[in-house]
Amino acid sequence: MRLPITACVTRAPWSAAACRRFLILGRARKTGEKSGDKSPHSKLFAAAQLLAVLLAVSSCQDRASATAPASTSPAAPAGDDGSGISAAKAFEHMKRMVDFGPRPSGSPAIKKTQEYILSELKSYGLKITEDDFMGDTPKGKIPMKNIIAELPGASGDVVMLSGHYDTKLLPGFDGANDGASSAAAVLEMARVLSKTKPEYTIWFVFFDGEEAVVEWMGDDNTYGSRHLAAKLTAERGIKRVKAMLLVDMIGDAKLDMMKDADSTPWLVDLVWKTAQRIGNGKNFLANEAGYSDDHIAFKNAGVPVLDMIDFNYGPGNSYWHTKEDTIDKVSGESVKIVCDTVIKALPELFKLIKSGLPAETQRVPNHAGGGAH
Ligand code: 1BN
Ligand code: ZN
Repeated sequence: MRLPITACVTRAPWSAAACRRFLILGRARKTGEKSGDKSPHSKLFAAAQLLAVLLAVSSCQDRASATAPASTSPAAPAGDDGSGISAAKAFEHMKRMVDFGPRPSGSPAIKKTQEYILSELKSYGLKITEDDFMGDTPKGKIPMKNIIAELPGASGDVVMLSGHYDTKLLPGFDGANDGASSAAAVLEMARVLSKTKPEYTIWFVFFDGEEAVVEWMGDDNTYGSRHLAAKLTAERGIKRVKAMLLVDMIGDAKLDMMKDADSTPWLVDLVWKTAQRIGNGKNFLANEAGYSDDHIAFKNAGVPVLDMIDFNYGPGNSYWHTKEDTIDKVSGESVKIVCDTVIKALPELFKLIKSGLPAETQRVPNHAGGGAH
């Protein structure tokens, strides 16, 4: 059974953009000072200004990062540490995408979203593939585009970190959580991991056409993931894909994910145990439900899969696919919790891939736990 939602979290009115403007103003005033003035008074004044700017940075990071705490625990980092996943950047990605407007496949706003994702990925120095295709939908052919960014690893075998960036075709639907949060998470993981040389090649995949054009039935859903899985299978590239991790609707300020019964059990165990180990256990619930999503096509192609989805968005999931799915309901901290957990699970996943993956039905062997869980 799902846990009932007891509280609705409201957000501080600060925006990341407002914080940025404040910091730019602070910097402009500093550079406008006369040079060469070395009096004790001016040094004191400069020190006071520096302190004010530092305080502003820290305050803005806190407020822009999430607006409201998802759930904190002593073992989780209190804020952004500069080198890891940034809740503030995750929130900014979600805001930018929401500001483009409703982003169903083939819309002008999804084109802007694609340009945004592509320019971010380019700035991380990743090799990008645009996988263009036509989705055959109940409303006719619609142009769609998966975006794949590659981070080469020591091995050419691949771990996929994925999400979708399209939004449900509904008038006035912002898709802050359902759409923007998963794309924001994959972008943040790409930014952070692009500074590393992983043991395995990582593909950061942004699926188009996850949402039904009319109704989630038959083939009217998951156009992008079905297209990519079929293409990789035809090109015999699917064998390189050793695991596929999917994030969806993970921006909910009240983050509580159930285990997906359709995901590969040992992969679920691995990530859920990692969450426990790093202090994110309260966001990764012990109970199970089955979700149909972009992982299914890869599961059907023989790839171990994991869907991390919080299908409990608002009281009784009442914000899902409604106009309530707005920027004030999502949290950069929630995105960070999921990304941190995935990144911390990667070394163990690489170890398992190297030693031979567990059979589909097996649980993670105890020796693979890597310490206390
Ligand atoms: C997730 C977000 N999904 C659609 N938008 C897939 C899904 C459909 C998940 C039905 C659960 C139930
Ligand atoms: Zn949806």
